[in-house]
Amino acid sequence: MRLEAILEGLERREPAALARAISLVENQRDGFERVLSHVHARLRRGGTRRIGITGPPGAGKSTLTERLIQQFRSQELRVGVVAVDPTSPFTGGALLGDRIRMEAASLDPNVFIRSMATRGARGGLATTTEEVTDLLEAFGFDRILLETVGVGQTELDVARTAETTVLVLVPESGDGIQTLKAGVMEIADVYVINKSDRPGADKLRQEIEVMLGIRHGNAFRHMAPHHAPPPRAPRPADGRTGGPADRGAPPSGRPPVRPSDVWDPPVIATVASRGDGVAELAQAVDRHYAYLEAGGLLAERRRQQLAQRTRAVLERAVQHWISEATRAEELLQRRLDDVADGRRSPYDVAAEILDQVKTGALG
Ligand SMILES: Nc1nc2c(ncn2[C@@H]2O[C@H](COP(=O)(O)OP(=O)(O)O)[C@@H](O)[C@H]2O)c(=O)[nH]1
Ligand SMILES: [Mg+2]
Repeated sequence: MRLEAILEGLERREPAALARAISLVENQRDGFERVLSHVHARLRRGGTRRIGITGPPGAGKSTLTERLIQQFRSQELRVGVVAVDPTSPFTGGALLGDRIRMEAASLDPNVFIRSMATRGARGGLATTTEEVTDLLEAFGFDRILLETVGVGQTELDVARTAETTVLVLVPESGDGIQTLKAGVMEIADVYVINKSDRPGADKLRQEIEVMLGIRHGNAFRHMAPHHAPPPRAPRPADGRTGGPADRGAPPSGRPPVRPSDVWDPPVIATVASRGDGVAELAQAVDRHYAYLEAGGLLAERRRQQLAQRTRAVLERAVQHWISEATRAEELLQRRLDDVADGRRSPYDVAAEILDQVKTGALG
């Protein structure tokens, strides 16, 4: 019954129904997959753009997010925001602060802001986040901003669910970009140097540009502004960073690559607290989307994401079934003494459990 009410509320685009649907999905309560399945048919396929904003804590992601909300609202776009914080639950100071600061924006009915705590996101945080953004997409938001705190693997996985990933760095990030893991640098489609009002912004820009140049096989391309950059090979189908084979001149035999085939990640200076550079950032994000669209990369990425989603949902269902519908846990408990005493290994016991699940002995 309650499920019906949520579905009807979503149909009527009631924010309260959206909030309830998100809680349902976030906590994987009974019926959440039905809601998602229902919503899936309403995804607008291309109408909504997801923008991931990632970077170290304190870089200014939330401030930038607020500014982007204003920017998109000035273009009459409806904006959904999901702030994912894997470390702090509801009481997290940063989260609370973000909420208060974003309150002004959230009084606008065309803006919806949701903080997602991540305790026990059983199905995997990236999947749950994607499911929550599906709800927002089906609800009709034109832009979805995904703020993820931190630069670890989890944040990368979350950021990858967006079409465009913005990496926010600041001049004072210590040893600069060297401190970031390779994967973090490579995931970004747009680089932002926030707090450009602080000293060191130029140095950081240089570091980023050298890094981007190395990636494209020409470390000094940005140092010669009066010469056209040499053509480079396209990145692979997902629009993200290629391996070394993609760099440099194409081998003979392949058609020459036009520079317009290549996404050259822009580096944009902002002062989020003043709103400087935010319009440029929004334009860069739009350009990246146009690039994905023109190259047919969006459709390909969407296929890959749907395959990945189906796998994740299947795995989640299998896990759930094993723990809820079989007596696997009971057998595990019975074997625990053997494992603790070293008579059997966890692998041995797991294999026995799996065997019995397969033959239906634990059903
Ligand atoms: N000087 C300066 N401070 C900024 C700028 N952008 C944000 N801040 C401040 O940096 C602090 C952290 O910002 P916040 O948006 O919460 O960072 P987040 O943790 O990345 O979301 C806040 O006190 C902001 O007011 C900027 O461009 N320049
Ligand atoms: Mg924040």
